[in-house]
Order: sequence, then C-alpha cells, then structure tokens
Amino acid sequence: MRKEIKKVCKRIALAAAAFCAVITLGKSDVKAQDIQMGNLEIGQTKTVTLQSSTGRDNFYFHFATPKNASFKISVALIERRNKKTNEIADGGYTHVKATIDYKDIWSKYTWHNDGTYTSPEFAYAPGKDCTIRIDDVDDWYKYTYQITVDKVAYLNFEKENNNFPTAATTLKNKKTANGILNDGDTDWYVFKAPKTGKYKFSVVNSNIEDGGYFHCEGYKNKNKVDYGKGAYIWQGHGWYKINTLKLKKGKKYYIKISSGSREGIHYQIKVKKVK
Ligand SMILES: [Ca+2]
Ligand SMILES: [Ca+2]
Repeated sequence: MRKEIKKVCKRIALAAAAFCAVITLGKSDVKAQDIQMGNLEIGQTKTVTLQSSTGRDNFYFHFATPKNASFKISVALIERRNKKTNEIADGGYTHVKATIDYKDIWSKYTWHNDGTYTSPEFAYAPGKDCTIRIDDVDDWYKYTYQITVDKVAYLNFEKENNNFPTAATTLKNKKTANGILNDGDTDWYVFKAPKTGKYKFSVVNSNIEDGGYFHCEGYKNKNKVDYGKGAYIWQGHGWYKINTLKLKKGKKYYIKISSGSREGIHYQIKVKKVK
C-alpha cells in the first residue's frame, strides 16, 4: 500500500515538473522588451500605467540633470490592477533604478500603496542623461506610477564635475558655498586671495538627517596636502575651523571634501578675511 502511495506521489511530482517546464519554456520564448517611455520634465509629475507582456520587460524614462542645482527622484506606485478583471490588486511591488554614466545611483523596491519613495539628492554636471528604469512588472497586472524629478537650488552651489583640483569650484570671501557629497564623489574648492591678509576657512555638515560625516582637508596647492589641516566633519557638530592662514594677494588655497559616510551629504564652506 505504502509503495503504491509513493508511486502515485512520484507520478504527480513528475507531472508537475513537466508542467512547470512547459510554462518556463513558454515564457522564455517571448523576448523581454526594452520599452522607451520618453523624457521627464523636471518639476512635473508624470503619471503612467505600465503593462508587461513577458513579466521581464524594462521601462525606461530619461531626464537631463539640471544646472546649478541638485535633483532628487520620487516614485509612488499608486495603483495595481488585474489586467483581465480590472480589479484593484492589493500588495505587490516593482523595482526602480536610476543610472548616470553607467553608475547606478539609486535602486529601490517600490511597494503598492506604500506612499512616495524619494531618493537622496544628487549633484552632477548639468545636461547629463539620467535613466530611470522600472522592472519586475508582473504580466498579470497593470501598474500605475507617479514619477517626479525635482531640482533643489542653492546659493553659490558647487560646480560638478569638480572631482579634481584642476576643476575646483571657486570660493569667494564671505560667500558661503553649498555642496552635496555623493557616493564615490570628491569635491574640490579653490580660493584666490583678493588681498594680502589672514583668511579663515570653515566647514559644516549641514544635513538635517541624524548621523554621518565626511572628510575635509586643506591643500597648499593642487598636489600638496596641508598636514594637520584636516578633519572628519560630523552631522550635528556645527562649524569646524579647518585653517586660518596668511595669504598673499593672488595666492591660492585648496579645500578637498571626500569620503562621505553615506549618500547625498549636504555641507557648506566659508572663507572669511579676519585681518
Ligand atoms: Ca559634489
Ligand atoms: Ca564632485
């Protein structure tokens, strides 16, 4: 009797495996599509409904990075309906990824009816193509999204790509500079003394979100670090003095910001003539 049951079970298992194989074969016959969904306007919310015929399609959106501003991406999966019955289907998610210059800058699983997911802020050279890809779109459902790219403008904002001393952003006396340190980012600044005198260089971690740090260091010139004039700049610790030094008219001093502990750290730098 037991043997009989075992035999039946084995047959059922084999049949199920064969059935699955047929389904898998059927799915892999349909080629996944790369679907271009057009451009996003900065500051405007786009509402789109996505339907995948294979469950493996990729949906692409593009926008150009703004000038003199950072940007952030917000995504909300506001509706998921059964394709056949058109009934609202609770639960479920898809995947969103943003890429610039082949670097993935943001990746998130976005759940249905879970509010808006907002990326950290990113600062890039203006006019770069940022691609937003949505995938994991199940072929049983249609998904409605709201996508927004916002820019955030700052006074005296850093000028990316300032990742090298030769491309350093200019600092001006008594003008507070604003910057954002992204993952793998380095921000160089240069100050050219308008008059001979003593100048004080200060920096602050201006994040609102608790925690995090970055490194700030003074440089006597493009290649020569000013030893002892560096510090880790923590969130919530206020302004740090990096250096006070005498500069002759026309002499330059460099500041390097690097090694952020997380994505999208805000900071400010100021230079003040003290004598
Ligand atoms: Ca930066
Ligand atoms: Ca940079």
